Amino acid sequence: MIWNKAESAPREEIEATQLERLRETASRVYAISPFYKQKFDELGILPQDIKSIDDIAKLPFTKKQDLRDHYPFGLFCVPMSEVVRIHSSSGTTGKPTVVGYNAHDMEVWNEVMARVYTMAGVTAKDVVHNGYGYGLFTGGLGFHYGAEKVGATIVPASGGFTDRQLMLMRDFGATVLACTPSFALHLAEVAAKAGSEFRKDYKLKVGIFGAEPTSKGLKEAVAKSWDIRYQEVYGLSEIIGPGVSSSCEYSDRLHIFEDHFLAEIIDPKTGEVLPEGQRGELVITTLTKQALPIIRYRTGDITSIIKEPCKCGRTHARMESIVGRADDMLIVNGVNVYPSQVEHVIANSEGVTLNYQIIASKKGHLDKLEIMVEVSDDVMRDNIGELENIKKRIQDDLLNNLYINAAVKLVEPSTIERSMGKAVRVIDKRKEA
Ligand code: DLL
Repeated sequence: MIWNKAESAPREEIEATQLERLRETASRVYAISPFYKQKFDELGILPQDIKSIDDIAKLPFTKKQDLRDHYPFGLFCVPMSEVVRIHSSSGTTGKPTVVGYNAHDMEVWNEVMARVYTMAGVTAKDVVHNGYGYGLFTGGLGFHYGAEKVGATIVPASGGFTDRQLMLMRDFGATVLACTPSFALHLAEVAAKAGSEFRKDYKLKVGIFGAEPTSKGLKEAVAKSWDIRYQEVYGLSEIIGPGVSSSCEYSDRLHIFEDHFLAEIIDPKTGEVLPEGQRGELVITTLTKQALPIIRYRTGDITSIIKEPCKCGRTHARMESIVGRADDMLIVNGVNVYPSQVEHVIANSEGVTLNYQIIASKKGHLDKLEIMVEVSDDVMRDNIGELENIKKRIQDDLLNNLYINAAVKLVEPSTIERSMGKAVRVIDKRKEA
């Protein structure tokens, strides 16, 4: 089943729509946003210079830092009275990335999420258990309203509380599970320990998973343990939230909703556009967003795109499941965090030095973050109470500012290995697993 016929339009029609919308978007940002006007002017390009889709390569890139520099609403292109929703992702103290939507943008978001659900075979008869976090994170509410749009019953469970989630899934007869892949596996493990008979106790038939890098092995384990079809969804707050692309029943590549998002693959080092099929950094331009239109957003995500038609009948190009990131952003249980943000917290903490190391590993199926920090020489190291206070303060700051639950381990001065070249700040043991 296909939600909207735009998803199976002939390629020429898709590309004609993209060109028209790209020109409109470029004209709007040039006229309204001083940030984009300046960027276009610096490159000597005008919106009317866009004659074909390939001319997009002449436009400037937008980076996460640009959103931070214009915190909170500096890149919005509609008056605040028109903005109906704000979301944001974690950031250093006081500087998260903020995104906004007007009523039209909400319709676009619900539309693309309805497509995702339809790809998963979800209809009004289904019960969707939504374990994505509700709040500033786009996962919870993005999945919520998309489910309402297809008429399914949504259970807004949000994250955490494993036992209660399992009880709700069982008692309410959830047929669809939406959450991060690592949480899905954790739920399965706890259910198995409690002696559940999956087919008898649960009615799940499909799971819609995304928001974090996931190995093929983990995907297979989730599908197998719950005995469900694994559908993958990709997205990011800066573009819309979940619902930029999704896999269908025939392919584990993800159809990009090309009538709303124009995707390119570039060489992350040179910025050069790469040919179809080649791996590089995904860059996305929004084609229909009004409150926060974005030109050539550098997602940092590494993938490839092919345009070849798919057996499902959709003609939208397909991206490969994300293979990695071009920058050092870590994703810990779905929360994005840059090592520099952790460093910022440590730099503002008393009693410790900037000799630290971030260790990411797996505990069961969930991510675990440990931060080793050397105490300063002047800290009384036999004063257990003082050490506990320092540790607790850093942990609280990390939770309050970056939304991450990390275990801080204070170590003696000079114990963290010094590097001759670049400091090794992050040890990601999850990659070895
Ligand atoms: O994670 C939106 C989302 C919510 C997607 C629920 C899917 C499901 P952000 O918090 O802004 O938005 O994080 C965006 O998460 O740049 C990727 O690095 C990563 N990411 C998202 N989906 C996937 C995926 C949401 N399917 C960042 N595979 C993106 C790998 C993903 N990484």
